[in-house]
Amino acid sequence: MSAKAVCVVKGENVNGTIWFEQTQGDGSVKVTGSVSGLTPGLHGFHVHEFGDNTNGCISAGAHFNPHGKDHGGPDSDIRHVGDLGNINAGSDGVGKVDLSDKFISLCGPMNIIGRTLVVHADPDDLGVGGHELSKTTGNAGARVACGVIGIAKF
Ligand SMILES: [Cu+2]
Ligand SMILES: [Zn+2]
Repeated sequence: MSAKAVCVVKGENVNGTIWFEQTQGDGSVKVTGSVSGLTPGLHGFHVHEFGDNTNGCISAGAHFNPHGKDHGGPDSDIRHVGDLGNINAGSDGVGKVDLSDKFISLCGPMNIIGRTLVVHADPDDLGVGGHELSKTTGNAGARVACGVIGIAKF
């Protein structure tokens, strides 16, 4: 069984499309796509708990964290399931995404479908910045774009 999901992220100046593909039910998820309209540099990139955008990206709640862990980088064992690290935007404001993640899933208890993908104004410090928010949000600042992750057609 394989599964595919898609998320259109939108904000005032930022927008993009991100694809998720899982070729085996328990396998890692390939995440690809791009986001434009960003300031150059790193921008926190997370799956947040709720697929609720009734009050914009704020209603999406905190990072998707079913295990009650501290915030961390995507390559850390201690991280939220939703912690996908950063998008790195070039001088043209476009950030390309091409990663594979073994924490998120498109089925089962780690399923991210129906939750919100958020792009932030500032870099995610991956939990090691020493800021009071490092262990909860990576101190990634405002939510500049978001969208609900949905089931995609093959
Ligand atoms: Cu976030
Ligand atoms: Zn987190």
